[in-house]
Amino acid sequence: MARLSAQLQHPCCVVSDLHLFTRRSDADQQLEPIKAAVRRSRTFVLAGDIFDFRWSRFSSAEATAGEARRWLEALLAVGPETQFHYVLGNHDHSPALIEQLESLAAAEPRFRWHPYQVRIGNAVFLHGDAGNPRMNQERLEAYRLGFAEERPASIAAQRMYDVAMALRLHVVGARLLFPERSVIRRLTEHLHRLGPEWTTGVRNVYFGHTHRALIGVEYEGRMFHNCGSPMRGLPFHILEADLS
Ligand SMILES: [Mn+2]
Repeated sequence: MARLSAQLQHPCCVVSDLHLFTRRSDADQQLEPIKAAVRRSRTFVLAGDIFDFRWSRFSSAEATAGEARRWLEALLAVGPETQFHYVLGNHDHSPALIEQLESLAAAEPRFRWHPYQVRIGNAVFLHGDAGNPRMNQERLEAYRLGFAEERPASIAAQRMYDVAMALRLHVVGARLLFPERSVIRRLTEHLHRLGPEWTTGVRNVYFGHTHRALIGVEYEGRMFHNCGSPMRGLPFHILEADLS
């Protein structure tokens, strides 16, 4: 009961991995449920790969970042009382987006952004790429830089990606690349390396990146949750976060 009342006092929803601006994302179909979640949330967390700079249908990172800014402003207008936290992922760790996020945060005190993770109450929100094999903070930064420096994918690469999606390689690939238990163990190790403020008292961890929906998997006394991704054929849930 204590947990339920805390949730009612501070409703918080989280989404990640919308991969907006790619042709392969079905996130537009989730827009109304996302808006409804914003309206009922006191805090709303966007946990990375909300926009996809590698596979964007816009011609440049600047154009994608401008569209991202407009999308975020529209979302902020949906919940005029809601606090927003934007945590970057690998596909949106773009200098052009960071520039827009900084300017949006300066203009709008309800909006904050974080390059790697944020703790709200006893919940930690992070994108989840720290759960890739053999990652530490230094390698994570190098991994992100690889995305930041990259130009939008070529038409040929986009076509190959379409073929892979048609063969559902993204579904099989997610299972092979990200065995649930290993990812959760690596994320736990990562949080321990970041310091006690990321583990002490933390009861719930919300992440994305693997595109595998998880609702409440326990590890070392913490519950891990992943909303999945609205990419073709993958399960996706808007999660209500427990901050207590
Ligand atoms: Mn990712």
